[in-house]
Amino acid sequence: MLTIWGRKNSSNVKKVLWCLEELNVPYQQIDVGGKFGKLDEPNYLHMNPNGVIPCLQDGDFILWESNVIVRYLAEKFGKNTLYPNDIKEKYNIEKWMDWTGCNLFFPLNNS
Ligand SMILES: N[C@@H](CCC(=O)N[C@@H](CS)C(=O)NCC(=O)O)C(=O)O
Repeated sequence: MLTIWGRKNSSNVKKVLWCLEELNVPYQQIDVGGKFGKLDEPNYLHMNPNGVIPCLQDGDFILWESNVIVRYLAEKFGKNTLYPNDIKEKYNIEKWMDWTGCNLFFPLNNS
C-alpha cells in the first residue's frame, strides 16, 4: 500500500491526497510536520533530505516534491484519465501545474 507522509492540513499534502482520492487508489497517511514534528529525525531525513512534507513511499521507491508526486500518481494510476496520452492534452495540464507553483499562493498554516 502507498504511504503518504505529511499532516493533512498542509496544502502540499492536500494536493497529493486529493489526487489519490480522484484516482481511487488506497493509501495510508502518516501525520508528520507542523505540530507532529519528526521532520528533523534521521528516519525522515533519510527519505526526504529537505525535511519537508509531503513524501510518498511506494514500496522501496521514495518520492518528494508535491507536484512530482502528483505527476507520478497520475501517470501510474490514471493513464488516459488524469494523465492523457495525447502530448498536447498532457502539456496543457503540465502548464497549469507549473502555473500554480509560480502564481498561486496559499496562506501559511503550520499548525
Ligand atoms: N516544494 C515542496 C514544498 C514542501 C513544503 O514546503 N512543505 C511544507 C508544508 S506545505 C513543510 O514541510 N513545512 C514544515 C512543516 O510542515 O513542519 C513541495 O511542493 O513538496
